Amino acid sequence: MHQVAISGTGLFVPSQVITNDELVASFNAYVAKYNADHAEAIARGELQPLAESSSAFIEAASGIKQRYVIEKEGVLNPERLHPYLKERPNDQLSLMAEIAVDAGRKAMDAAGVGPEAIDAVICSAANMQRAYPAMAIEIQEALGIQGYGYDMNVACSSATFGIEQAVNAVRTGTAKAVLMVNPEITSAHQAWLDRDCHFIFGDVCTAVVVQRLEDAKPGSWEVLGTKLATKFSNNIRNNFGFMNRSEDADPSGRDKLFMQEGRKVFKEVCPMAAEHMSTHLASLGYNSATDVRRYWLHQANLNMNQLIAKKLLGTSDVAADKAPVILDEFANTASAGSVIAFHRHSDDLVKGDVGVICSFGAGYSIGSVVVRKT
Ligand code: CO8
Repeated sequence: MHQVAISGTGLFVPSQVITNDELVASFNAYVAKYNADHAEAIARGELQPLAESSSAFIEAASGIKQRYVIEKEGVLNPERLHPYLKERPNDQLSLMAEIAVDAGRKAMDAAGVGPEAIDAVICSAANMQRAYPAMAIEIQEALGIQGYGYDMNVACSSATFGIEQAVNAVRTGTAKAVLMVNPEITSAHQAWLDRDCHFIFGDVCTAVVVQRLEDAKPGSWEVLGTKLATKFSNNIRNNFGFMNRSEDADPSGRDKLFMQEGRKVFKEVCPMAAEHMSTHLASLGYNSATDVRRYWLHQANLNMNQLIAKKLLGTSDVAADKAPVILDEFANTASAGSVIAFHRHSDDLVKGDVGVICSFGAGYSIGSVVVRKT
């Protein structure tokens, strides 16, 4: 068995930004048109009028101030409320592969390795652009990597579960170095027309290089342990799938996009995530309150992360740098959030510092990765 390290991370950030005010203005224009178009049915009591959204609610309820998207014009068009994306010919790199190649190259540069050093690619994300060939194999080809590649999906926990797969491959010798990428184009399956969740998501791609500790550059992060947990829940769900056609289901049905019972998720997942991390740390001989320099938490909701940090640290006085926040800038980027936090907020730690990368979300699924700086 080999010791394993995370030796580099990479981040692709789309160039287009949607602020809360822009989003709310287009959503409210959609609401006004819907209510005007259905005025008679609403007056007869046959339809409920739609309610407006508000920037103040979004920021107070979630901490989100803006989000990056691949294409904003379509999202902000009140007659459309989803991005304009062009179908590409088969001989052109797919959009998901394109952003994964960008983040993957940056992660390899950060690790100081070239494609010849990598022998596996895992593409792990909340949605795949197509069924096959695997996105990972297209990314592998575009980067000139030998070996093998495969796709996997555990919704918001895709990145931490992907890191565990990469760690196990390197630990057991199946691969010497793995590139694990998380292209999250959430804008294409987000329910932009639903006031309860229209503000939640943003697009991004993260990438991580996992390799043998002995091969990793100084300043890499030794992986001390990984721990995964799942528990079935219908509280976050998306019924889009390959059987929709045979079921004669409406391909544009509300349940074919992201849906959640946000309040229930908040209440149920916070204690699960805190318990998961403290148990994992204890199994490695660490105390969650005293031995961890930083928590890079899943970025879904600021209030959620503050609650989890308080539980882990046993105090209501949590220093901002204990659990850094990136969701104000990025919103929820499905599986990529904890990796963005790690990517942006780990350089200042010193040799021997211990940290935890942790995701939690649909499934429910929770994944934690405990690392120590070399
Ligand atoms: N503007 C104004 N008012 C609003 C709005 C709005 N946009 N939305 C709701 N309200 C109103 C409600 O109607 C309600 O009014 P009233 O009290 O009169 O009934 C009031 O505000 C409070 O509503 P909520 O109880 O719904 O508000 P919360 O305080 O619970 O906040 C949140 C809502 C922010 C959604 C919160 O519940 C939350 O963040 N929960 C956790 C969610 C979470 O972590 N989910 C994980 C999902 S991500 C995941 O698992 C990955 C899936 C794969 C990716 C998919 C990509 C598309």
